[in-house]
Amino acid sequence: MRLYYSCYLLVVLLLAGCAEPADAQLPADAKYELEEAYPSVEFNSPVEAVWVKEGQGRLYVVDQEGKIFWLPGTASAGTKQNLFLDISDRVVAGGERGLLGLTFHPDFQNNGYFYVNYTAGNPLQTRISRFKAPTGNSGQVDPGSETILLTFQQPYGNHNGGKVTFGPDGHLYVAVGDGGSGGDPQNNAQDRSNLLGKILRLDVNNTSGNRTYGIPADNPYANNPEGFREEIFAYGLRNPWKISFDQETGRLWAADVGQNKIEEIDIVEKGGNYGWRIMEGSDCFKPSSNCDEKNLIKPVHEYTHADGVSITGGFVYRGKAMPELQGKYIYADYVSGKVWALSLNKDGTKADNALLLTTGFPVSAFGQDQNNELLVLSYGSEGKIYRLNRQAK
Ligand SMILES: [Ca+2]
Ligand SMILES: [Ca+2]
Repeated sequence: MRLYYSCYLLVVLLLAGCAEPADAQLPADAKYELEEAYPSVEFNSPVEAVWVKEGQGRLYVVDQEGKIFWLPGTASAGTKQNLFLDISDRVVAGGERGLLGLTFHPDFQNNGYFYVNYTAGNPLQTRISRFKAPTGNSGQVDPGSETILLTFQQPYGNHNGGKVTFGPDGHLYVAVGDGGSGGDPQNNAQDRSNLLGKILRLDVNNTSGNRTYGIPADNPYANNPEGFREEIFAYGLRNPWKISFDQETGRLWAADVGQNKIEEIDIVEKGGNYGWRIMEGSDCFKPSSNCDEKNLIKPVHEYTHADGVSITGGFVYRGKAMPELQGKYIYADYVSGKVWALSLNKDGTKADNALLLTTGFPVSAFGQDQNNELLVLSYGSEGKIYRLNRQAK
């Protein structure tokens, strides 16, 4: 098998002029499976798993109700989760609400800062907050160490986006849904005077004016005279349920949940308009025909509700165990449980989309472990963390 692989890769490399085999098809006989990464550990509703390389390394897992736990890098039979932070007193959870996002400052080891995205109540709102972990990697985080960076109201309970992640530029990116209901009744995603239906970019290492964060100087609407929110990086999104950076190319990927028909994947460019609610995927939505597609960026890939109902974004695979997946974007559908690998051509157009497996449980999120192998989170009654593997022959 290894020989077959080497030859396969060699041929592809030769054909591609020794470039990355981005447009390689998967071997026809490749089969994939999930193995339990932590067999003795279960969560209520896991929605995030983030690896941090500090000391021995830890995997941090977010439970939607408002708790963060950590796990050691390698599981043994008796491995249990350890409570890291409990803010369930201030999180409003249920449905698409809750503690939804977690990311660590690039200098976390020195400053102890990490960032969360959660919904709170009275009135319903999204908060982007910073917490500070105690030094020396010991004990739990004081819930009183919270600094709220950004708050904005949520007109409806659904479509809260939730992901926060640092880009290669050191700035914090935030995925925000259109506010909710159905069909974006307030037309928020196209309205650049508010933060809903957007990807935001904040400079958390500086402040500007009365903000507790800075606006990166090259944000598309920095110092704009039109009254657009300066935090906006891209707009026209419905409910981006997971965004991620490819750690090799720096490309920003977003999975945007569709309305009635089409789930989509976008490559996010600064200042880009991704179409919602004018379009759902590459179809007109409002108006339902002859919509003005000018300046709208189409998905790099989309699928209809024949294959799933709600997309869950993942990561571009940068592990070593499955070289045939190198450079491919791995993602899933929350409802159908299908897990796919999407590859692009060098010009950024779609090359291939291959079904890897069907999980049999709702996939709420992906994570990357210490070796950049992919973790798959099961939501609901199971609440387990799996690792994606290629089946041995
Ligand atoms: Ca909402
Ligand atoms: Ca779109």
